Amino acid sequence: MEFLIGKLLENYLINTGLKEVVEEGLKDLGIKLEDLYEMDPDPGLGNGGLGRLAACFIDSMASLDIAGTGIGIRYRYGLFRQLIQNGYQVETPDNWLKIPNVWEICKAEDARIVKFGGNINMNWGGDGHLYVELEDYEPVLAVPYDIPVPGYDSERVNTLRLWSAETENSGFDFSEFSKGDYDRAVENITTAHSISNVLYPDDSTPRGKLLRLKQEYFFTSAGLQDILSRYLKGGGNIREFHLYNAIQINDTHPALAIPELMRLLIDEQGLGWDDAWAITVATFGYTNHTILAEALEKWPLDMFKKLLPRIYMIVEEINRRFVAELSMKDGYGFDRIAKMSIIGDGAVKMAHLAIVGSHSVNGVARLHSDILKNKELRNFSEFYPGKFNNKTNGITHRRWLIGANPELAGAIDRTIGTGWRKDPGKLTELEKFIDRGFSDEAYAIKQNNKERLAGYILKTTEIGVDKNSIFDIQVKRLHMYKRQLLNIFGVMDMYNRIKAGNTSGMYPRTVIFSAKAFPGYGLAKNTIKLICTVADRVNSDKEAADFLRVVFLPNYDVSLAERMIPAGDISEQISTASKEASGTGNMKFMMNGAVTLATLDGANVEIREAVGDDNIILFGLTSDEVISYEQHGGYDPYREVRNDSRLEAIISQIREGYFGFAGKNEFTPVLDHLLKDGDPYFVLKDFDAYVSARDKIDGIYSDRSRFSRMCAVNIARSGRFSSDNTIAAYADDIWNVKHR
Ligand code: 26Q
Repeated sequence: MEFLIGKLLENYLINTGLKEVVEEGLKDLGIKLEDLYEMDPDPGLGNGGLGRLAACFIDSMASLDIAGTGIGIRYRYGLFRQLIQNGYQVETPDNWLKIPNVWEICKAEDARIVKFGGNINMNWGGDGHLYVELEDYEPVLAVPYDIPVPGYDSERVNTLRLWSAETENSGFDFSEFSKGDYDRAVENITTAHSISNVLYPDDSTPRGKLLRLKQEYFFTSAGLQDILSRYLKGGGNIREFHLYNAIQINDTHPALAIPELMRLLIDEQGLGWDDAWAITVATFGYTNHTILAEALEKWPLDMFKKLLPRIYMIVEEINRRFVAELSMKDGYGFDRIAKMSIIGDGAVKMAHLAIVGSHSVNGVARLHSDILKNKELRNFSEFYPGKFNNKTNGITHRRWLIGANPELAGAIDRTIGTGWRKDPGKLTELEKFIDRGFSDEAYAIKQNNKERLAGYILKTTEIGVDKNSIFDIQVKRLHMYKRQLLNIFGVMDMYNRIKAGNTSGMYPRTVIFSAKAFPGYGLAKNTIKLICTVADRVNSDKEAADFLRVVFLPNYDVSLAERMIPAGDISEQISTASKEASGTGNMKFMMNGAVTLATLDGANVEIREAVGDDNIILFGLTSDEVISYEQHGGYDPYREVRNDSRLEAIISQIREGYFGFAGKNEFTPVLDHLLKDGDPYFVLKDFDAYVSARDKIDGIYSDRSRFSRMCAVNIARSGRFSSDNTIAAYADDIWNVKHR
């Protein structure tokens, strides 16, 4: 449901190999390629990691010569654009289609009708098949817009097909209009159009909004109708559908595709239930991206039934058969079955539907997949042994290294040749050259990138930063579990030490944040305000100037990531262990030669394995420790504060407005979260270990050859996190499709 593709022009030129030719040709016309890049819009059709992963995956599929289509929604408005005003996040609409999108092609001839609401009409045909038809439904026209996805050094051009909601016959109801009821006459236009109007910002606590459910059915129904009709037009035999089609659902957002395929096979193709079910399960794979229980999608029954009556009937039947199957087996009593049921607590549980209706369920990093299998989804993994597997995320080195860091890519070419561009595993060949000039060269390039980022920071925030300081960067969505709070606590402590004249061993540091908060997530917004407040105080204090600068860059998006990541010395990956499913920013920084400051969470565990303990800085509670506290209690945040004078100082400074605030009690939400609400993400618990880890970095950084060596090892070992590897594993283990 999300594809966070970023700007396309440069990616097209890289993948088609036309960059040099185009650059030359434009030069004759007096046009700089860079200026064209500037004009290319950055479509914000995703929230964060999940949407960006989908974009990396379609790039890798085309590059591995796998025929594949991305199916999504052509949102009229992407994720909101963020302004920072007086330290507060302000959201403004992302009207990205104001300038026509030159990369899309409208395929009006492939439009489909998606049916909402209505009544079900059932007849037993003489042939023993139950014929089901929907009557008095609301038709919505789904029109596809295709964006080409060319592979790197490959003949293949795949498609990202984004569906736009329009109204059939323009939706204008002349009969209502002539009766003088203008509002009613345009009502259908506004409701139908509104389906693809705007991307929902991720709140990870889905609230059962009707429009969101409409969006989910809208694009899955259009997408499935399209897949099926193309298969049949090409002469495919319906009974072999699963042998020629694999559908991977990106979290549960498209999980309605499962009952929708059942509907198409039974109601429109005339198959019986058992045959349709076997084909459906063999077709689908489900990727889970979160273990936060509150983030799992659930739809209220009354809403679901009313909007999708036929789909509801099918879900009920899937569940009836599933529950019957469970109850036949030993060890499945009433309680356990109730916990596993697809329908329960007045809702349809989309994760359960996705698990039951797929032949593969995967997590996105080894630790995450293990937690799913052995803890969160244990009931299911015991019932379906073999269904559960891991596919560690990856990133496309074409965008995140070749595109974002051309100087480094050039240095790699000069060192080991260009083979790594097609096969990023070959980056390991750099190892032999690390101490023969490569680490120095890579570090000099990093300094250039830092200087360019410093220029951007000055332009956008008027803050001057020193390119020789440690660039310590945390960029990602703002969530309490990602612990931007821990980072800013570290900053406040550093400031307090500077003020106390206690700077021995301290290395100058520029701490840089960028993050969007869900508009209704008060705590997250309060955290942004705290970061900006601390930044203002620190940056205006001459005494701190030699040691510390704090920057919050507004409106984090793919383009800003491409500027920031190549300039990072330190990559902050500090989520509470067990909470971050994988992370992918961690991999992007690694590939650009930053050293990771990490908890043992998500894919950080595998990054550590790749680079070894000497080339990563670890700290904090382990996932087992966190889970044990969660299950057995025993954590008291007040005790942490009592026992640590640094924390005591920081908490009272925040409370008393030492860093400044607009009004009294400005930061009560954050303080209550840390104290009264029990500090659920263990910020105070991990504070001491975090500060020590940062101090350790100061020591290492002062030894420049040691630090640049660490950076180079990270680059050399990053090839295993190429999304080409990830996609090859999906192709081999789940989709059963050949690849390059
Ligand atoms: C759900 C219902 C209603 C409205 C919005 C949503 C919604 C939308 C987006 C819920 C979640 C998301 C996005 C989740 C996400 O980005 N998860 C991240 O996925 C990455 C790729 O696998 C992982 O690396 C991250 O660890 C994970 O947090």
